Amino acid sequence: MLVWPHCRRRIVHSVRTGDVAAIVLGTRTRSSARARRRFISSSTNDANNENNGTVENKEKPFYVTTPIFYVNAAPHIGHLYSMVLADTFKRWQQFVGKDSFLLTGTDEHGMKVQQAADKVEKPVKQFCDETSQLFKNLATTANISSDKFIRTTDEDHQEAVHKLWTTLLEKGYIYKGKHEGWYSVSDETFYPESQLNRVFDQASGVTKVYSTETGKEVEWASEENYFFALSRMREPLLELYKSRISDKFVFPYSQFKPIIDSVEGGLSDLSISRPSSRFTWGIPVPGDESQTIYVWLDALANYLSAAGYGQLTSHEFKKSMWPADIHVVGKDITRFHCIYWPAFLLAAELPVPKHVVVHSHWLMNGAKMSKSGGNIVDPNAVMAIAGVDSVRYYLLRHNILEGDGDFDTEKVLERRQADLVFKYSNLVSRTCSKSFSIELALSHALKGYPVAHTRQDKFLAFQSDLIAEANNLVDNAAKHMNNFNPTGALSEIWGVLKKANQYVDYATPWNTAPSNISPTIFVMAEMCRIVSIVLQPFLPTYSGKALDKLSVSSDHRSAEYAKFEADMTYGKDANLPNRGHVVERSSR
Ligand code: ME8
Repeated sequence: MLVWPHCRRRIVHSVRTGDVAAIVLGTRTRSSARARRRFISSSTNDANNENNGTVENKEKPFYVTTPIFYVNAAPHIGHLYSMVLADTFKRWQQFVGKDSFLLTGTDEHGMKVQQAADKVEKPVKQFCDETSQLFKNLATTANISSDKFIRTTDEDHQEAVHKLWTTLLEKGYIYKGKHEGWYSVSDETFYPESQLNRVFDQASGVTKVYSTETGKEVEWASEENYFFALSRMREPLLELYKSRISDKFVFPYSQFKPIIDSVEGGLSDLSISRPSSRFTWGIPVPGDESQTIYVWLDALANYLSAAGYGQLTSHEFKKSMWPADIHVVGKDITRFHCIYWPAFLLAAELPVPKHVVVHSHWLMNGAKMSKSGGNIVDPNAVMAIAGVDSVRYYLLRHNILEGDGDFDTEKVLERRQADLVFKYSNLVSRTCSKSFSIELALSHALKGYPVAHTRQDKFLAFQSDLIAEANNLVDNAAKHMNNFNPTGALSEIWGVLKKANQYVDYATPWNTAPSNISPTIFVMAEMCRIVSIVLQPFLPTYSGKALDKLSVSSDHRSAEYAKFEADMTYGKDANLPNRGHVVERSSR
């Protein structure tokens, strides 16, 4: 008798003849209430749902954020990537049973936005409303399960910024002084001499000055500003970095190291306001309308606003979802998130985020895709051609945490065909073929219906390996997700899919007598079910379609059901003809 080690039910099998003699029902215990709590909806899309992010007497939700995007131009693939990555982190946490919260939104103040509105001759607020809506629409289309879409022009955000300012002032970290330096309007930041590059322009006879980091032109600015005493934060920051290196405060380490080096090299105080005479499109300094708050202090505070900082008492805020568990950011804004942001928080005596996950850039034809560079891919156009989850798959299948990646729409379609259509959708379609019956296979398994079935030991060993891999899938994927690596998790999933397809080729169920077919169909159905459950955080639509097709009940889709025989209640109508494919074949 061969007992499948991972199963409570057993297939009784004669070693001598290699026959699977019967499928015997074992006992099963399950907390369906827990499972229900952990259910992740396949079609969650709450981009329009608002929530003030506070939690009463509950475990703090896992709080994930994207950068808030400038509204100076329409979104591109780079923005979508940050959203998809953050969404996958959030959905994964939900999947493993944690309450989670995802914040995205738009950064609307500052010179850059004011100038963009002026250029198209629109009132700046109207311009912001229109472009912000494009980002909101993108989140909706891409199935980003955001719980709040914040805008820095929101009133409650302004209150949070004022509160942060006042706190820093009261604690003695803000002072007024004169500021002179090289300022980039495009980057909304001053650059030190060491980060500048001078280029003589023959035609005009003028020497222009550029930031070496971003290549953007800078201009000399001299003005009265408020300053944040960043230089005083060097030691606390280094202490923080040291204590949190192994906790991956900044991930990957290749992004953390330059930050540590930079802070070790010393910090200058930071100008955190601009004269309102120069621009007014921002939040005024509390008590001094002649100054407007620097856009980065305003923007970074969005993460606090969404957790209720401006609205709650300090006591209440301590019970809020703050601190953020993961800030997802691009490598262009690490300085702001890994130096300025923790410095503001430490100075205000607020907890710092747990992780800043930094990704590299999507390139187009070798150059960073950027609004100002004009070399962008429109995410809506690609999603319209390939489908939302095919684009999500392409983005997540490429690990660009360590290095830049070239975006190629043709490759999105190639991956879709090779991995999603041929390996995933085909497996589900074959299993749901009208020639088979999953429902019958399950009922045979449940009733211990004897199935005379000749199989080689080699085949049965292959089958056991496949089942073992499927049973380990959540744990194996979790190892990667704990390392912020959806690419690795997807590789694990596709490893099981590859083996499941080999299993079908090996088993040739279409050449097997219907009376002998149940054990094979049962294993195939279980592979489709388990893989689809684990795929939910990554590809919510395709996996949802597959689970619907298999008639898996909506409260049997959480991580604990991703085990062989963990659900024996599905399969009804799964083999009716013409129920469509999980991923339709592309016409291109
Ligand atoms: O910096 N590849 O906004 P932003 C990958 N408002 N990701 C990219 C990308 C690319 N080519 N281009 C942009 C800002 N991104 C500030 C943020 S947060 C408090 C304030 C993504 O509209 C990436 O996440 O310029 C990058 O950090 C962000 O968009 C910059 O967006």
